[in-house]
Order: sequence, then C-alpha cells, then structure tokens
Amino acid sequence: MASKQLLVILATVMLIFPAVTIATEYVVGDESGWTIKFDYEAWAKDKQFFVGDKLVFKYPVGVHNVFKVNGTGFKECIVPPANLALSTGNDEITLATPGNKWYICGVAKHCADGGQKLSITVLSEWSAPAPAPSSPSTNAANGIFVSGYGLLIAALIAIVMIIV
Ligand SMILES: *[C@@H]1O[C@H](CO)[C@@H](O)[C@H](O)[C@H]1NC(C)=O
Ligand SMILES: [Cu+2]
Repeated sequence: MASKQLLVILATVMLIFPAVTIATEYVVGDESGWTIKFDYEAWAKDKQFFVGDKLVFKYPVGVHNVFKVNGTGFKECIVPPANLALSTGNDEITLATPGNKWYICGVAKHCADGGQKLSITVLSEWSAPAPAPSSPSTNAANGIFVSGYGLLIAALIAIVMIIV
C-alpha cells in the first residue's frame, strides 16, 4: 500500500507546490538594501523573477526613493514626476505582469552617478522566459499552459481514485 500513499502525497504536493513557488519575496540588495554604489545587475543576475513574486525596496526614509521607469528612463536615469515616487522606506512591489521592469532612485544623482538602478525580467508563472510583455498571445499561451497543468493534476487525482 506504500505506492498508494506515495501517489496521494505526490498529488497533494503537485496541488500545493505552485502556490508556494509563485510568491517569492525579494529584498532588493539583500542586507545592503536599496542604496548607491551597489551592483544591482549582479544582484539580479542569478535570480529568476516570476509573476506574483514581490520586490521590497528597503532604505532610510528620505534618503532614497523608488520610481518605476521604462527602458529609456533606466538607461538615461530620467526621473518621473515626484508624485509617482514610492518613498516609505519599505516599498513593496508585486510583479503583476511578465516582461522587463526597470526601477531607479530619483534622489539627486543616485541613479546616474551612484548606479542606484535595477533592471529585471519577470517570467510568467508556468512557462519558460516570455520576452513579449503582456501581449495577448503571451497571455493565451499562459492560459494553455495553466490548463495543461490542471489536466495533469486531474489525471493524477483520477489515478489515485482508481487505485484507492
Ligand atoms: C519612457 O518614459 C518617458 C517618460 O519618463 C517617456 O517620455 C517616453 O516616451 C517613454 N518611452 C517609451 C519607449 O515608452
Ligand atoms: Cu537614492
């Protein structure tokens, strides 16, 4: 009967596993936090960001802030209007869509001279890299992939029920 139990456990794990893996929380810069003279490119390099993951920017209030910008804004350190800044010192951003995301600090020359800028690529939950950000075809592909996973789980449950 060990194999039956194994299947039940396997099916349960497969149901729970995605819920666990989609919600990783990343403190940007780890213990260094959000600051100048930190290599955020190196920090992001070995990480895989998925839709549903969360970025947390930690810094002393008033010393830095966070702006979401586009690729041009990132490259040239173009600071958006001040009212768009995140400035709580513990800014949480949930990565809602796949694609490239860019964040900069808008204080003084922190971005241009201090290198306080972060560029990441967010992957959709179930699939491999999705370079097209939030296009209809990408979403459709995700839908199919999710359905495929649901089918797999349904099949597993069916197998378990037959054996039980
Ligand atoms: C990037 O954002 C700036 C404003 O910060 C805007 O003027 C520019 O048109 C944007 N570029 C693209 C390619 O969307
Ligand atoms: Cu700053």
